[in-house]
Amino acid sequence: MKIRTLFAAGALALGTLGSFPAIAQTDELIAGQVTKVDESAGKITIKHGPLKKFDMDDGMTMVFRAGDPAMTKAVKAGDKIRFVPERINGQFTVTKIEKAK
Ligand SMILES: [Cu+2]
Repeated sequence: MKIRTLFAAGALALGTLGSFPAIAQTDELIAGQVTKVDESAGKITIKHGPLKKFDMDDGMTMVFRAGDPAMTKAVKAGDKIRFVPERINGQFTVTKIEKAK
């Protein structure tokens, strides 16, 4: 009981100190442009600028897995977008996507 309480307190302290930058980075929307959508494969090809969280210092065009199949219907080639890229099980995945205004 005592150990568990200490552990919980430690996790809480870590969370308080460490979570804000992590969340800010995770949720950061990256500007990009859709160059191709493969609905059947659930893939979206996106041209993006530098992506520091993946050590991509230069912009490039790359294929992302759509985190949600609905994403492949929401965007089309040529759309300017803002998106959140994550690496999930080693695969670059779009977890959020919206059209740029
Ligand atoms: Cu890239």
